[in-house]
This record gives sequence, structure tokens and C-alpha cells, in this order.
Amino acid sequence: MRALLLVDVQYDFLPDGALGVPDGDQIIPVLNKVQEKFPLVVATQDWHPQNHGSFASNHPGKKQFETTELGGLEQILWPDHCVNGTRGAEFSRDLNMHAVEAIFRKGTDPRIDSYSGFFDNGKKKSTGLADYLKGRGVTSVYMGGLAADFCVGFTALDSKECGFETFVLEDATRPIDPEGWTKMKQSILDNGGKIISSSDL
Ligand code: VGL
Ligand code: ZN
Repeated sequence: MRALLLVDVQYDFLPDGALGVPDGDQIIPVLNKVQEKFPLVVATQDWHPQNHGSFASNHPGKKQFETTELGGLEQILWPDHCVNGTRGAEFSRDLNMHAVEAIFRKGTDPRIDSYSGFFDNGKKKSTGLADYLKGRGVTSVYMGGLAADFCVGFTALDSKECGFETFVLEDATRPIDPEGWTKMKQSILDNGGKIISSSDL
């Protein structure tokens, strides 16, 4: 069985948001349209406490987009985004959420970032998504959302590693940095994932 995963379609990743992805809003009609082709639709939500270690504001003297170390890993310092309970953390109201059966939140631990919907960046903690999908009989995971070069990309890599046939809908995602997406795409392909268009479904 196949499932559709909607990754982080939240106001802070849309063009006017705190960490706005260029043209990120253009993926929403695509994600709404393809949902009818899937018996199961699931969403992820970036959901940080205000004291999250990935926020530049929590590292005095550091600037946004500089790097530091967090939990033993290199960490890009982001603008404050997707703070739990704020509007920026909400799903876009233009995204159809009626069919979404479950929502998996990530980035809740202030000491570690979590780009993938499956595990934190150090793979120490699982969100439960893989077990949930396996429990529902899912063998293939299709995904879109934001941002292509971070959360969608790392979710795709983990999906493949968890044993799912993995497809990224390229017209249903947009990157923060186009060069980063070119590299991430290669990595997904090298690991056996597939990059397709919603028109291939
Ligand atoms: C994301 C950076 C920081 C994403 C989340 O959803 O791609 N990127 N937190
Ligand atoms: Zn985040």
C-alpha cells in the first residue's frame, strides 16, 4: 500500500514566513490534488520550543545561517521558526487537512534538531512514523512539502533506509537553496529513492 506524506506545510516556511521558502506556496494546490490518489495521508509538523538550540537567537554572538555544534552535530542556526503554539507553526489553511489521518511532530527537544519526519538528526529518537506506516501496511511512501533541501530530503533518505519504496514529488516541493536541492536530489537517487512528478502518479 502507498501513503502520501505532507512535510511541514506551515506558515513559517511559506513565502512571508520566518524561514520562508521561495515559491513554497505553489506546492499547496499540487498536494491538495494528489491526495485523492492515496488511501493514507499523513503530515509532519516542525514544532519547536522557544528555547530550541537550532535558533540563532539562543546563541548570543551568532548570526542566522552561521553554523555551530548542537548535540555533537554541526547545526545551521536558523531564524526562530515554527515555535509551538504560534501561527507560524500552524499548517497553511489552504492545505486540505481533512484526509490527514495522523500528524507527527518533530524538533520538540531543545537539544537536537530534527529535519527528518522519522528520526532526529542524530538518529537517537524515533518519531514513531516508520512503525506507524508499517503497522498500516504501507510499503511505498510518496512525499512533498517544505523544504526540499532539508526536511523533505532527509525524510526521503530515512524513508528509504527504513525499507519503504520512496518517491519525492518534485513539483510538490521547493528548496531554501537550489544548489542544496541539487545535491540532496543526487543523494536521494544514490540511495535508491526516486524523484518523480505528480503527473506520473
Ligand atoms: C526545516 C530548517 C529548519 C524544514 C525545518 O522543514 O525544511 N528547515 N527546520
Ligand atoms: Zn525547524
